[in-house]
Amino acid sequence: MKIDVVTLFPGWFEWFTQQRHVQNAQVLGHELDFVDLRASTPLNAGQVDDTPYGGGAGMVMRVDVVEAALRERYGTAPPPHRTIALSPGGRRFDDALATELAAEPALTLLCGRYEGFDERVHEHLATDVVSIGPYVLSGGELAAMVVMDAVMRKLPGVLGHEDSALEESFSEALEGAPEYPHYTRPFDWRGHTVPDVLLSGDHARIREWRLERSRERGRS
Ligand code: 6GU
Repeated sequence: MKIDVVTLFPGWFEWFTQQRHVQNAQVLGHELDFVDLRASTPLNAGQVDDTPYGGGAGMVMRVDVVEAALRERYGTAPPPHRTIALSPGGRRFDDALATELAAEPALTLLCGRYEGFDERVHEHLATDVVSIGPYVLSGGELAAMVVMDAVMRKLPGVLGHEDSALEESFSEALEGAPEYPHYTRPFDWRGHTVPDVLLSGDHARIREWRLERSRERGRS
């Protein structure tokens, strides 16, 4: 998979791209790239935003500036593949969307700043508008990292252990519920012991117990 991130702050991603699972993904042939929105602006002095029509506080990122960046990158705008605008007003990101995006051959993530994008970016340059939760971040960069992390760990071979991404919180295998509790040694920690069923060696019972705990957590 190829992921391009269009951002005013490519430096924010330096730490992210150094992390182990991100490096694993790149070794496996997945590509991550960052496009500096300011580098291709057709406006003077690196201008990328403007005051809102109708008045009000803050600045709005211009649609023609986003278009220019995409044209420079892909020769065409909108891009020829799934393009996600990150915006607090978008569709809530969840595990199902992460799974869906992980199946795409290419993704472009557009990171908003200031008051966000001109609405025509959402309407005409993006295929999806996505939010990671009901709170406002100072820009889409952290949201893009959240989306990339959740998507990339679903790519085969990116996690060390192949099954880790299958039966985990919110997955289909767990009926969309959070994951069951995990325990490891010591068996007895200050009088708090591990549930006996997990030491029974009875895999059918263990599976049943885990699914039941997962369902319980899903109800609360
Ligand atoms: Cl995608 N962007 C910003 N700026 N804030 C957010 C968000 C995105 N998702 C939740 N809050």
